[in-house]
Parts: sequence; structure tokens; C-alpha cells
Amino acid sequence: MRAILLLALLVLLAGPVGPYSFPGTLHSVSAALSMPNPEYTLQANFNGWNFSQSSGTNPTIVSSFLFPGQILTANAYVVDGLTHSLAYYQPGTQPLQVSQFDICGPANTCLAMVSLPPSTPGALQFAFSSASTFELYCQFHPFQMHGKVFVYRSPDTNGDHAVNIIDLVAVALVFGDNSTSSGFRPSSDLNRDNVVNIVDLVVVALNFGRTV
Ligand SMILES: [Cu+2]
Repeated sequence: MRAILLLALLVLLAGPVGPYSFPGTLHSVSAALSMPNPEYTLQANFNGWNFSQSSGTNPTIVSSFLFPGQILTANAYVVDGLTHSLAYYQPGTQPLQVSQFDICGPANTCLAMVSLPPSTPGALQFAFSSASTFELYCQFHPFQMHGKVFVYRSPDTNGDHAVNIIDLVAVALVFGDNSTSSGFRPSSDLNRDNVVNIVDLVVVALNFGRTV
């Protein structure tokens, strides 16, 4: 009963016309990550992505609106006069495995890439196909320029393309479960931390009413 009240409150607070903001556990790099069709901008610097910026150097990109199938828009521009690139790699790819000669494609180690010549900003739109934490590299300087992209599990827990009360209840009913619980459902653990809690409920609430 407490969970039902909680979710009712969340729907009121963060419905489809809600503020679309929630302080995540990982820092984000721009307000544009706090709304549908998330977008971010990074400075390309040999010393690290967003070196010395308020986001922190080599940030993790995280958004409650980033889950499989959702388009993430990356913008980047060079601040040190060098040539860089912004590329997404499979989870766990190490700097030694990254090269400017990698061919990027949906089934490759490098998933997608945009070149960043010194004087021309680059943009890359990409939809990750799985819920995981991907690597964000400059292929020219993979040891220095290495961030991450956190992709949630879909708040559309039953796969009917609508985020609605069914999905909110699916999370609320297993609220408090962790991966050792007998009824644990990974599909309700949206942030993949092996416990179903307020963070997971909020991701559903923020997307409530959306077609995804
Ligand atoms: Cu670089």
C-alpha cells in the first residue's frame, strides 16, 4: 500500500509535463540530458573530455531518457587545436584496443564515430541497442580521453512501447527486491544496480506517458 501511495505521488510530481529533472548518482554534463531526446556537448581536449570543466574531466553521460532505442545526440568541439574524434565502443573496451583506424558499425567493437577536426564542431546521433555502460573515446588519444555512457533499462518494462501505469506498478510491486530475492525481475531494475528502489521508480515516472 505504501508503494502504491508512493507511485501516485511520483506520477503527480513528475508526470508527462513534469520538471524532467532528477539528481542522478552520476554527474551529467548538460541540462539537455534531463529531457527526452537527450543531448550533450563535450570539449575535446588532449587532457581529457571536458578537461577542467564543471562536469569534471571525462564525465559519464547519464540520462533518465537514455535507454535502448532512444537517440542520444552528442556534440563536441576542439579546444586545443588538435585533431580528435568522438567514438562509442563496446562496454569494457580498453584504451589499448582503440585505434584511429577502427571501422565503426553496429556490430563492431567501435559502434559509431564522428571526426573532430580542429575548427569544425562534430555531432553524432546514435541509439544504443542494449542497456549497458559504453565507452566514449577519442580514437587518437584513448588513454587521456575516455568517458562513459550509461544506458538504463527501458522504463517500458513490458515492451508495449507505452510507459504507463502498468510499468509503474511492475516496478512498485517488486520495490525493495534485490538480486538475491526470489522474485527479482531485472526488467524492473532500470539502473542495473541489482536493487529495485526509488531510482528505478523515478526513471519510470519521468518517462510516464511517453511512447517509446
Ligand atoms: Cu583526441
